[in-house]
Amino acid sequence: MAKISSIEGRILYNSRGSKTVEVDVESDGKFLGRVCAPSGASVGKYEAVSFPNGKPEESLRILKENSQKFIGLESSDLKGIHDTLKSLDSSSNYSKIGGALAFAVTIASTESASKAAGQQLFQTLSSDTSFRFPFPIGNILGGGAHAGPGTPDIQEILICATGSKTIEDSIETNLSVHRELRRVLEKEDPNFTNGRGDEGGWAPKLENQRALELSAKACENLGFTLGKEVSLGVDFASSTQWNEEKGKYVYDRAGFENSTGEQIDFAADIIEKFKLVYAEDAVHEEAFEDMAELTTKFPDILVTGDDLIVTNKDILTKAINSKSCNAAILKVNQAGSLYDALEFANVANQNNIRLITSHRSGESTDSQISHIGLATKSKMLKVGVVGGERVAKLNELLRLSEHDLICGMAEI
Ligand code: 2PG
Ligand code: MG
Repeated sequence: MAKISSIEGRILYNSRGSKTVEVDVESDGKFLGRVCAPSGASVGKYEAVSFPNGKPEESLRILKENSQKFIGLESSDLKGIHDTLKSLDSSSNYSKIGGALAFAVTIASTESASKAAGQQLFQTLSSDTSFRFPFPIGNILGGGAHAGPGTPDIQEILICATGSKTIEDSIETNLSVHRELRRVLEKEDPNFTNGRGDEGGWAPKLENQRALELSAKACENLGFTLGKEVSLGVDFASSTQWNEEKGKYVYDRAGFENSTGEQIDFAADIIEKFKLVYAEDAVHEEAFEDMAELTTKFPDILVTGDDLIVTNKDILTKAINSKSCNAAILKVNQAGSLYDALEFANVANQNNIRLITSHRSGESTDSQISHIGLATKSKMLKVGVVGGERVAKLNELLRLSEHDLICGMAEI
């Protein structure tokens, strides 16, 4: 087994132009794993802290001071590497070393191990002998924390080619809807600047309902029937609207407020009217019972927890017990280390919680999450539609389509 011979970090920038860390892990002096950490804008209250005191330099200093502790460990020993990180930080949310460091060290080590073994990363992550592609789901129109004033309060309207039989077709179909939506938006507003939000979705001056109607129109213009060839999804990211003091959801941009009950109806109306296949964080991050209402009402769609669960296996167990959702986002950097995230995936898979492996709005051009999506049996891979850092993940899926062990699309 290959052993870690060097570990080093550096400061780089993510797609939003914010500083982040990249870590190089080398095994046996020649097998390089290199990973650059992403970061979110709509961050869950209980997710891992990205950097100690917000400073990536601080994470790097800690790595440098402790690099000897990793040297000599087997790069495939994910638990040993995770335990070493935990010996430096006993907090529950990586506040001392930064979740971004835990993310980069653990994934880079595993990538190095996969190179040493002459395997693809997804094979090192899973002992399965057959794999299915998760359906790419991506942002076609965005607002909320990912775009400026005038855009919808809803954070993301997503497209997923639910009728596609191949990964090639699913990517091509998502791209065609994104392209057609631009034409539809230009027709609606001749002054539309073609501006895009953090994840490459269009960012027009539109209120929520109209944004959804035009997204549906783009699908129909292409001859698609919603719920058949393609389906829409929404990440409500409702914690952005939730105002604790008022006990209400405040839709600043559209100019209305929802009580808890009204928010459930608001989400339910959108799910029904636009035949959504996917509804993420339709209520705020602590509203487990309200999520359960939606899950009961819509057993056939993916009622998904992101900020609600923050890739935390204990919170997931709570959500399972209260039947709050039937699907969960997996973002490794919310959990911290890859070991934490894989443990989370096991709990989800053992309890029929469908997984959606996801990017962050501030991304790197890395593509390891495409492998993580495959290895965790994710049903969907939420990585956007356009933008270099988004397409990098989709292109990796296309490369992987040459691999014998992967056949067909996941069953949603
Ligand atoms: C989300 C993500 C990714 P962020 O809310 O699901 O789409 O956004 O990375 O800003 O948390
Ligand atoms: Mg989300």
